[in-house]
Amino acid sequence: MNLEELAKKFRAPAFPGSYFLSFEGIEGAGKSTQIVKVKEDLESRGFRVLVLREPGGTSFGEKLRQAILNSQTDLHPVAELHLFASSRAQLLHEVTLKELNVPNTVIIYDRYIDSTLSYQGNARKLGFETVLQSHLAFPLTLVPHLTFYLKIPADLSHGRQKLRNAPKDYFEKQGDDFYEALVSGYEKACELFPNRILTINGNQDVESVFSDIKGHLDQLILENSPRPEN
Ligand code: Z5A
Repeated sequence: MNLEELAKKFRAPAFPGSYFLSFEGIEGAGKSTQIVKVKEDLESRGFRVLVLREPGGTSFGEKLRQAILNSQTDLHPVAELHLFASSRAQLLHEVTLKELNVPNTVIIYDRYIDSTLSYQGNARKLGFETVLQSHLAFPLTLVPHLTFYLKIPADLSHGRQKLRNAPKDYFEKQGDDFYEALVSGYEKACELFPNRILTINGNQDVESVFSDIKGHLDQLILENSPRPEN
C-alpha cells in the first residue's frame, strides 16, 4: 500500500451530533491556550466538552507520559512510537469512544496522531508509512473530524519556551534540526490529510488565532446541523 492508500484507512468516527477535534503544533504553538478558549465557546453553544491530552488522559497513559517525558536515556524511535500508540489506544477505548456516544459531546485532544507523524515519523526518521501501518488496528484508525495545526516557526517556539522558564523535558532538549524537522513533518501531514488538518497561523495575538479557529468551528457545526423542514 502506498502512503495515499494507507491514509484512506483513517476515518472520523460517526457519532451524530458529537465531534472529535484535535490541536497540533510544535512546543509553545499555543495549543493549550486556544483549547481553553474553544472549550468555553463550545460550552456557550450548549455542547458538553471534554479535553484530553496525549500522551495521557487515563491512569495508564499518564504513567507512560511520565516514563517518556522524564526519560533520562535516549529511547529508540520504535519504542517511542509504540509507547505513544499504546497511550492513544487506551484513551480511545477507555474514554473517547464511550463519551462520543453521548449526544452533543465534543472531545478535544491536545495532540494526536499528527504528533506521531511529525515527531516519530519525520523528526525521528521512522517515516510516515511505519507510523500509519502501526495504527491500522481499530481503534487507532480513528481520526478527528477536524485538526487545528497551529503553525509557528522553530525560533518562536524556543522564545516561548524560554519565557516559560521551566526545566526542559525529553523533547525540548533536542536541537534546531529536530525542530525544523517537526515543522516540515507537520507540513507533510497537512498535505496527506488536506480535508482534516487546517493550518492556522499561530504567530498572531491570541484573539486573532482564536478568531481563525472559531470561523472553522462555525462552519463545521453549521454543516452538520439538522436542516429545518419546509
Ligand atoms: N509527542 C510525540 O513525540 N509523539 C506523540 O505521538 C505525542 C506527543 C502525542 C508532549 O508534550 C510531548 O510529547 C511533545 C511531543 C511529544 N513534545 N514536547 N515537549 P506536552 O504535552 O508536555 O507539551 P506541548 O504539547 O508541547 O505543550 P506546550 O509546550 O505547553 O505548548 P502549547 O500548549 O502549544 O502552548 P501554550 O501552553 O498554549 O503556550 C505556550 C506559551 O506561549 C505560554 O506562555 C502562552 O502564554 C504563550 N502563548 C500562547 N499563545 C500565544 C500567542 N498567540 N502569542 C503570544 N504568546 C502566546
